[in-house]
Amino acid sequence: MFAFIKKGLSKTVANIKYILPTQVEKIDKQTLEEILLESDVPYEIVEEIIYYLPPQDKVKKEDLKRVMQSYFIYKNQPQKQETTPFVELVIGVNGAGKTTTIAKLANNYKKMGKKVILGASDTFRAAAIEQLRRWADKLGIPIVYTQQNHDPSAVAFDTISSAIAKNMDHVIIDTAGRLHNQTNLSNELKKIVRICDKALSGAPHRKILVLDGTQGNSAINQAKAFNEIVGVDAIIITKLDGTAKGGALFGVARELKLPISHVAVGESENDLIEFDPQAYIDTILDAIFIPEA
Ligand SMILES: Nc1nc2c(ncn2[C@@H]2O[C@H](COP(=O)(O)OP(=O)(O)OP(=O)(O)O)[C@@H](O)[C@H]2O)c(=O)[nH]1
Ligand SMILES: [Mg+2]
Repeated sequence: MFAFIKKGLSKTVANIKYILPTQVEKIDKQTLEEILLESDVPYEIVEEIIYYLPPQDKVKKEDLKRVMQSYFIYKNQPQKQETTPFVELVIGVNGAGKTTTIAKLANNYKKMGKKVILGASDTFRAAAIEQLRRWADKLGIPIVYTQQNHDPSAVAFDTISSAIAKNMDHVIIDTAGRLHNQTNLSNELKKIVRICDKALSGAPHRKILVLDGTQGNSAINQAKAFNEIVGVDAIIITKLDGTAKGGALFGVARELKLPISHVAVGESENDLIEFDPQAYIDTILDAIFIPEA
């Protein structure tokens, strides 16, 4: 687990080591500021972290740890196990990593012994349906799909109905990240949510927003927009392996007041890990400070 987040943050850590070649016992505030900004921690949060540290110029590990921890207070809602099937709707801009993340989530559930079904509600592109079908095939998981340009809400409805009939534990529904325009996308997402609730009252139980970690802080604005359209329950950050902007998670956690449920650290089905703020913070701190004896 700890090794996994280390892999995901390897570029962020390499970047820290570039600014601070050797670990220190205490770090001066100016260097700390530089490290945080370079890691894409938002400017206001960097200023705030510095403000909440003790007044001395040299910062101790335990003080920095305490301040950093205060940014990750939003806990994942425990999944209501009594709700079966548990329906998850995956949303996000095009290319964020939705479809790949769905495969990873499904794989995680399958490994837990759960029965999963996928719904290919990104009917905007034929390739999107194909991509999810290939994953379903590879993982040996059932999928409901239609032809390109068919109503995505109908696919969602059919997937949930099928899940109920087949006693599935989990339903994961893919959506399009891009339509002809923003209003279309917004209306379509709202409709999918309404139709899910028609198929099974209370569904979708979790709306997961997928954000591309390489986009750093600009992901925050996307998140705000999606939150306004349909409301977001949890966030998954992808491509953490490909970026030195690992610090952006501070901004996301803080601005949205939403839990980060998982982070993705690669393209294979096993590259999705539950987000552990403690391991995340420790990985950053270990790059800065000399390990305690
Ligand atoms: N390195 C890396 N690549 C990833 C990760 N997650 C997704 N990708 C890659 O990012 C690209 C886009 O991922 P998709 O899952 O197709 O993204 P999407 O949001 O479904 O995109 P649209 O369907 O176009 O909206 C693919 O090439 C993925 O393999 C990750 O955690 N790490
Ligand atoms: Mg997709």
